[in-house]
Amino acid sequence: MEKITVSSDPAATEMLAVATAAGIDTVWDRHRMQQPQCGFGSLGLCCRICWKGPCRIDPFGEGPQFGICGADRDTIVARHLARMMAAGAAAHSEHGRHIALAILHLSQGRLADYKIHDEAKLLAVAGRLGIAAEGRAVLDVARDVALKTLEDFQNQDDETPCNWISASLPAKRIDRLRQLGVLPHNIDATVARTMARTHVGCDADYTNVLLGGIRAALADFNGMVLATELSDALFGTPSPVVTTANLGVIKPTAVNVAVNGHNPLLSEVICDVAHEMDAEARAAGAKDGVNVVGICCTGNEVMVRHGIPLATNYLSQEMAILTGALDAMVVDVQCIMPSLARVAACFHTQVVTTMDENKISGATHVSFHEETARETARRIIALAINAFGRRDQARIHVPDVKHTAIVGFSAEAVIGALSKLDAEDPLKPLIDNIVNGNIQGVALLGGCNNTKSTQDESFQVIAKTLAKNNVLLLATGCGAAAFAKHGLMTQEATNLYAGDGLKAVLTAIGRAAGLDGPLPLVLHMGSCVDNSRAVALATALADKLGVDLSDLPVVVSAPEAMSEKAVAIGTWALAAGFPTHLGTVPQAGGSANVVKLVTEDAKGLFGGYFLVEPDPEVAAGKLVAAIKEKRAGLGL
Ligand code: NFS
Ligand code: SF4
Repeated sequence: MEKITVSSDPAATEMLAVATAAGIDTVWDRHRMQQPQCGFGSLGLCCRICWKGPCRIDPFGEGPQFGICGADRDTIVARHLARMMAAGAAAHSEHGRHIALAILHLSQGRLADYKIHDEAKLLAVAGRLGIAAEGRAVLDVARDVALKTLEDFQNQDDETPCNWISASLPAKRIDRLRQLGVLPHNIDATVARTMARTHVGCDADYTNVLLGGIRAALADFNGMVLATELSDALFGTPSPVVTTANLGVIKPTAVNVAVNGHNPLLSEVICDVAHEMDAEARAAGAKDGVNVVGICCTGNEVMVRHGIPLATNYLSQEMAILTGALDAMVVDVQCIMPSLARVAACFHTQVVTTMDENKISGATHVSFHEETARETARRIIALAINAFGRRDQARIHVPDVKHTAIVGFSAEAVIGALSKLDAEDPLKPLIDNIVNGNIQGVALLGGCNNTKSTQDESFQVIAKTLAKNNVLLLATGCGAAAFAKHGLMTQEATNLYAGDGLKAVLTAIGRAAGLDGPLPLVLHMGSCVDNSRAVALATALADKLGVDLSDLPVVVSAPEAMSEKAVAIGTWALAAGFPTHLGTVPQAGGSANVVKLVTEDAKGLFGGYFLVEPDPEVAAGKLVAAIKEKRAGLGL
């Protein structure tokens, strides 16, 4: 049988051997068990939207070409994609709404366990939303910011776009999106409308369906940008911090608590409370107290804000439990494998679900509410301390793999570092270096892990190739985690892999910012909602140059995309004007028309388009070519 390399991460590979020896199934075993995967589904040609179905279209044109209702392949593929975009928008926007409501309740004096940590950010946000702040109490401003944000879930006037998207993209881009009819006016309504128009017997014009999906994807952007900006006001705007990443951050001598999921409302409080309970952990025999580590995007959130070490990313989350030294995994929403409870059943680890709408059979549920956040966090950590006493010392196996990672590059932090070179005009050094070619362009690498690729490998191949070609690298989500785990968020990586121009610029900025060397090769901007930070930086550049986002030599890549959220993100990146690489072949190949629309025609409509390429070397070449094309358009 062909030997498949499942992960490029040595820690994950080491743990996989432990799993195999113990007879415990992991995500990779289940992937193998699912082979071969259904060809109709892979091409997007299976429709299950009504109970006359499932209907399948014969991709070769010999069997049925229409579903029972008469839907053709284009409609079936487009409807399915649009629904994925709506689901992604719903997921990110629920997270955003949760934060906005927390700020509202905080401003009403209902939340004792939270405060506005970054007043400057709150004021900046208020300014962007047109809220007067001068001379007003912080919590009054916070209330108005929350209410203005919640309008984006309530506005019923189709002609008035959401407040946040209007405040976050260049005017030229907003005009273009308005002309195309894809500017969302209300996140919830846009998600609902996408579901409605894709019900049986509704929108059967694939272009129209996809434009509806793109509007939902832009609602996803809206939900994401408000989640990021309000989280910064609540918990602080990330600035550079040195930490470590990979499974070696789990300490056999501490009570280890992993936060896994996405919403910082929970993970922030866990981090706060953890050290208050160090004495209890020591009394239970853990000489290093409580050690909080991160997994997936909530791990990224607390990593970029507080330097909490990151244990791992999506695909290897089960491996954290397999170390035998993880006492609790606390989860909230999104990208949490239901298998965790089964793996944990073979160990002492407590899997604790916290959100009433996201439970897992076999896990312990501790209902989390902001009103009692600290008390709940203490209960959860007490569960971990208790579990610590049940550890089986003979089964502890923590791989000795971890890397230094310099993280925390919010747009504000990047501009702050640049201001050390030019305090008057911080963007000027970046623009000058793009113009003179030291920096050829900017790439944002983000998105998931997927069992269809070797874990983390495409990220690394693409990043190294782009860096050699003097492309400035930004990263979020599981992509950022991949770089952190593999030592690419270090100064050494810059010296090893950056092309001469890029190296000179990163070194000049790093030295000016007092780093005694270059900035890291890849700048960690945060979680998936923090993709909005990269857009903030690009928007600042576009505004300064008086151009649109689609004119900039900026590209996006999601080499291992898998989730509906990733489909939404990739689609708004396209709609924002960026060439967007997908390393996973979308479930859309059954419709040549849909494929042409998103890979070719989109370019004329939005300036952005999808570039589908599973081979990372080839993908990197295509991204460099896309950057060169954008440069040529600017006369560079
Ligand atoms: Ni974003 Fe994918 Fe999930 Fe985060 Fe990781 S899988 S779309 S990167 S944890 S959201
Ligand atoms: Fe079949 Fe049409 Fe029903 Fe889809 S909506 S399952 S194509 S009958």
